Amino acid sequence: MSKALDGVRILDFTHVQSGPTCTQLLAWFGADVIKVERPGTGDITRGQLQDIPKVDSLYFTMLNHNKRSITIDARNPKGKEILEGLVKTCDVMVENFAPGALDRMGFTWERVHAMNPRIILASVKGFGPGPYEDCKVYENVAQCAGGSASTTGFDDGPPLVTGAQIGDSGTGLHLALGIVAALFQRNTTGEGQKVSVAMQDGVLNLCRVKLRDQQRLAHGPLTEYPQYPHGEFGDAVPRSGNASGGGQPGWILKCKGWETDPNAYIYFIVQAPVWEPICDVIGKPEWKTDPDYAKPPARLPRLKHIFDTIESWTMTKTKFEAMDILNKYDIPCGPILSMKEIAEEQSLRATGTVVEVDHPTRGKYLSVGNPIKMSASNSEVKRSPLLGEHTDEILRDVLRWDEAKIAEIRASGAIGGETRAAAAE
Ligand code: CAO
Repeated sequence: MSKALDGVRILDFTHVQSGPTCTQLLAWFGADVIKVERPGTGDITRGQLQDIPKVDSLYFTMLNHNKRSITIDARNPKGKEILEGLVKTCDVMVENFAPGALDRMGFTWERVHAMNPRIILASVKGFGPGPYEDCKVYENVAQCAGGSASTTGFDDGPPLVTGAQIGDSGTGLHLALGIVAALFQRNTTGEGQKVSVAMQDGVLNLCRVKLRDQQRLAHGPLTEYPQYPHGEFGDAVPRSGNASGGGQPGWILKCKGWETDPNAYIYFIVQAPVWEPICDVIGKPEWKTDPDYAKPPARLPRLKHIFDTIESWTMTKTKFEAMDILNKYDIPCGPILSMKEIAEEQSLRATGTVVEVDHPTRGKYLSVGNPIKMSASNSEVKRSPLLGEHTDEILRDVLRWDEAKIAEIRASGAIGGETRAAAAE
């Protein structure tokens, strides 16, 4: 089966998480992704959070599937020559260095564009133009600056970051879309362009509903928030605990076993069209006609009492028993699944969303496969490359350099020593 991005070659000058997420997605769609790494150490994540000594970390392996690795010292003149060769032959160059780092290496957009007018230069930075444009940024900084942290958590607690990597992986996703759109536009213009995504902007885009609520606040209290009707609203959107964020009220409720199992909970949505079945299931049939409960606006000031009452019922069932019962009536709900449960979930294995990958020095491990399913572009998850594993192959097959030239380059120190068989510590 062919792949959506067959024939697209990507110069992947990314590291850590945001950039690698983007290029991994493009690799799953069939692009030839050439990951450039510093000789000796490579992407810093190879050695971070290592669970097995001297073996590429899961942090690295799970973000760099389906790529080839070449080691290049970008400060070495011969290293620059390799990079220039790759710029001339690639369709896309992706980077997420600190602001100014790529320019300092000599690869400004103007120069890259002049070398290859068809190339797309795609960058992740922490912030766009403005007071923080020169700052280095990691995941949680973006979550804080993009509006997520101030709106996550409970009213009486501090701001919270979320485990979902919306700053890094979320921005990688945005960048991948920008790249694909630029490739599409190139079909008509023949020209590449610069694509930039700031992590702050990516997080804010995902927090769009909170900017919605900020403006609603000017017209009265946010009636679906837990602060309503008894709490106070200030001049900024408050943290809304586990409230749904949409037009249908929801909350996380305890299930049987919650005293010992930290994940014995269910998310329960009081969707208006299924109010009557909800009343029957929880043993409150009288609420179907009671004017204090029958209609959504009447329920809003009573949501805490309603969820407490539903919880008295969910606590008599495991989260899976509750799911089975509620789904019969189309009542929207979801179990709080632990990572252990997700790792063991057979339906996710069957769809390739959770995959087992074999790695030469690590052995078998689980990863998340491509969540985007396409009927005519299958994503096969292939292990991440060892550091510099494809250096010679790329010089030979992509740049078409002969053995004498490769030997000269190796002697210069621009690609490090012999290709390494194992990761850096
Ligand atoms: N050969 C030679 N030098 C190389 C090289 C190579 N192959 N690859 C990188 N370098 C050099 C860079 O040129 C840079 O040098 P100078 O700063 O001296 O010009 C240096 O390595 C370090 O790059 P960096 O500043 O990007 O790396 P860092 O570890 O200090 O910062 C990070 C990391 C992520 C904070 C920063 O890259 C950043 O802010 N990136 C943009 C935002 C981003 O993507 N954040 C998400 C990270 S995932 O949580």
